Amino acid sequence: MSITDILSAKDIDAALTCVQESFTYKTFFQKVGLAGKTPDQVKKVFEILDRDRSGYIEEDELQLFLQNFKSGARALSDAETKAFLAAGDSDGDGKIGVDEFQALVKA
Ligand SMILES: [Ca+2]
Repeated sequence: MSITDILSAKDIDAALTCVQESFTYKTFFQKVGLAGKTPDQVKKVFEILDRDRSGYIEEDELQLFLQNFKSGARALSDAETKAFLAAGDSDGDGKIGVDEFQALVKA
């Protein structure tokens, strides 16, 4: 499973351009087309982002999150990573589960 099986490379490029200066998850998820995907497709993307297959997206995975969409994409800054985590981590366990990710992409 590759991210481009679910999302178009064109949309990924457009989304990455939009967050080059500053990362906003809402803008990114909308531009990349995730906001309009089915729960099953969103789950497949979550599984790609969960690099160590722990069942959660942890802070270190979040920081390098853009590189799953395109190799060579920038890392998020510490501040961007913390803001992203805070937005998605509704149960406060310090990581993002699949249900939290589903809610975040539709936010
Ligand atoms: Ca993980």
